[in-house]
Amino acid sequence: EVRSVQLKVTGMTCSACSNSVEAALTALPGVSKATVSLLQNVARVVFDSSLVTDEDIKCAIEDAGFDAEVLP
Ligand code: 9UX
Repeated sequence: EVRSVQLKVTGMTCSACSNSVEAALTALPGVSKATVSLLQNVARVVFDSSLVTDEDIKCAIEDAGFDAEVLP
């Protein structure tokens, strides 16, 4: 099933930060689209829930060096 999720991302201070988060998310199997707003501190991710979970997405952002929380 294709789903989308938004996460609050903290710790990004420049556009290279948000680009690296976008790259980390896009590299995840099952992620078809990832956009990150540096100004809004939000990542929007479209993904196939049979391949990747919200938690995997959150962990990928944290592995890239930032904090993330799934938004309701
Ligand atoms: Mo530029 Mo963003 O050094 O950490 S990549 S501030």
